[in-house]
Amino acid sequence: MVEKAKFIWFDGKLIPWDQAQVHVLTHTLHYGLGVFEGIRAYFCQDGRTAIFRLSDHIRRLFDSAHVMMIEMPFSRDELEAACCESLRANGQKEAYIRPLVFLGEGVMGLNPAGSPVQVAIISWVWGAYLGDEGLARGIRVKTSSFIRHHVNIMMTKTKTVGNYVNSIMAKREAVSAGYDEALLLDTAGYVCEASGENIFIVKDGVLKTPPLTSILPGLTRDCVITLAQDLGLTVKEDRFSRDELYLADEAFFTGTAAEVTPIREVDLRVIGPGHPGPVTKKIQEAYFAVVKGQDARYQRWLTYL
Ligand code: PPE
Repeated sequence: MVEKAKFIWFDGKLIPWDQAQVHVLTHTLHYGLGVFEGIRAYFCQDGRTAIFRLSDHIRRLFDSAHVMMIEMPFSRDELEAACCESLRANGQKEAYIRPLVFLGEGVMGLNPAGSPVQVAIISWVWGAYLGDEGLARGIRVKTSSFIRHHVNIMMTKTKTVGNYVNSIMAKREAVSAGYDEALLLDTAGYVCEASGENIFIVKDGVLKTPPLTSILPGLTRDCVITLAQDLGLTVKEDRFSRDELYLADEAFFTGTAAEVTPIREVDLRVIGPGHPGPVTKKIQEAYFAVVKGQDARYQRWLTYL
């Protein structure tokens, strides 16, 4: 259960958590057309709180709305300020921030024209997405019987509410079979992304991650590519098959919620030595140093409260 905070930013102002309610005729509740983001804020060594890549997340929210033809009732600056306001009002030093844009009540049927566009920003404390042990020792992954979206069925570069039904089906299947996370293939059968994460493999010191064609352009993925290159490593954005994943020396997932989570097993095949390898550990360490403001080279990604 999400632990309640004091306030939720709703349509332009902070209101008490319990009052952030919607009507059952809310259009998004019926048909799934809405867009959202997931952002993390970290407590830094110097006592300040920094939001990681806030403006990039808000830009992606607007990109999602653009593709979905949802007219945003607020500006990017206003929503960036609202994210900061939510943390401050709730006294949160570290939190996960969830901006949600949805179509409110008034219209039913599949033409949402005239539906009011509503925006909520909720922040709550969210620990390690795949568990502290998963983050430290790696997780067990199952290739899903569900495939990821076809590029002309759902738009894959958006964080659209309805897209996540596919993720939920895959996640539940994997968890009920005793795994930690689901890996989804693309419509051509190549490795695509997880229910809520991008994927990287490492072979002979070289990193590989699927190209942006049919995945969510993850900001953690983008950050990891930069960090790896700055560490002198080669990163290839290229398709690969599931057997290439089975044969990798190392593999890991990236995501705002999942951060950098090592993968120790896929479909009952142990990956490399079965525990986080040297490249994964180096990337994970570099990532946490960046988000916590400990690396002067990447201050551009941080918005301090
Ligand atoms: N792929 C998908 C499908 C996805 O949902 C996410 C984020 C990513 C890749 C990684 O993107 P980024 O966060 O920009 O690195 N998933 C969010 C939702 C998690 C949830 O359960 O809710 C997240 O990590 O916030």
